[in-house]
Amino acid sequence: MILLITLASYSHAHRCTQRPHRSVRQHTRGVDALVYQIDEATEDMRIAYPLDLFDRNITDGRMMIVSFLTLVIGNNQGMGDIAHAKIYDFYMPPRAIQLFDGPAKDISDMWRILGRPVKDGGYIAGTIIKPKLGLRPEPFAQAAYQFWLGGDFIKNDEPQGNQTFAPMAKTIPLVVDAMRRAMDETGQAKLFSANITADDHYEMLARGEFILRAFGPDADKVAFLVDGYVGGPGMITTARRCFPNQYLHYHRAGHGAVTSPSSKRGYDAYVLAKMSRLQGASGIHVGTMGYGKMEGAHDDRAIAYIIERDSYTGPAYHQEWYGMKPTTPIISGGMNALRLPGFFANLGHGNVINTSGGGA
Ligand code: RUB
Repeated sequence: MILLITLASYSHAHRCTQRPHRSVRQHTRGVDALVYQIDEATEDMRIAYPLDLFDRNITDGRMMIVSFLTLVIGNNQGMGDIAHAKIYDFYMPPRAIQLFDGPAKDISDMWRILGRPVKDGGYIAGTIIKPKLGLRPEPFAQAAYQFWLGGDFIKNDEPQGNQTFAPMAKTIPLVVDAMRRAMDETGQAKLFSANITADDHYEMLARGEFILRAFGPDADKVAFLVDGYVGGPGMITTARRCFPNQYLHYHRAGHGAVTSPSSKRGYDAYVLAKMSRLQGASGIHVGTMGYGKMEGAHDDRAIAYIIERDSYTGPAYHQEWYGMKPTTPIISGGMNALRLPGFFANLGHGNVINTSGGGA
């Protein structure tokens, strides 16, 4: 069983194909990665990795994204020989799909809570309460209440959590009260995505448990937001495994450092989104495909399709997901009502969460 990755714009790739010394080969036989295609014209290099190379958990034998990344982009990204090497696609064989957690909850769970059809339940209208910095608990909750009179979903902003001017212990109970009042007034369910990001996984658990207790009987309406790029795979898996009943909202703040088209190394946003589904993100930000303020282009649709469909042919590989739950494309960044029709026409559907911060 092999796992394939494709790098664009390699440099000095021929060095990777040199045969190792014979005695080395004895040890590596069976686990050698193979450069199986080099196209000088397109600067495309493809490598096949035996699945046995990747580390497994001692607790349950499962695979982990941290090992995948350590092997495929580990030290090669810092080597003097490499001028330009960026992953733009990878393929996971059926056995690997079995060995990753995948999402526990998906957008159908949100549609069910909102009282909609669980298939094609449609657009989830969201916001981020702004300005995000310096906002005290009372005005935060008041703005949340006003948004929920019309909208469905509010997320904490990614740097927001337990700052001294808006401590979680004070803010969250006010948000619970705002949600209940909005639900009473509208007769509709409402959703809140609370940031539990922290370096320390015990801190993440403390935040998550506090939030679930505060929401009490409405805890099903809470998603957990995790800054998964800066926090890393361990943070996503902590949330996925410790809170499997909550929708896991992967915020990708910081990703542009490696995914930006201007970056000559790392991996692109398609690869980031695809990894997030394996890790178990219920939803991940996918950009705005040229309609909002972030980098992106109309043909970034693939970033959404690879995470929401059961099979999809990406830039290099066809991927079957064998029933692994989908990851919702979350649209955000300079969006507003005027930009949405063009966005939907380009994407081809409206089964997304949109969070318009300033635009709301
Ligand atoms: C949007 C916002 C989001 C970014 C993230 O605010 O703060 O966190 O869009 O970017 P606003 P991405 O709607 O005011 O622009 O979604 O591309 O990861």
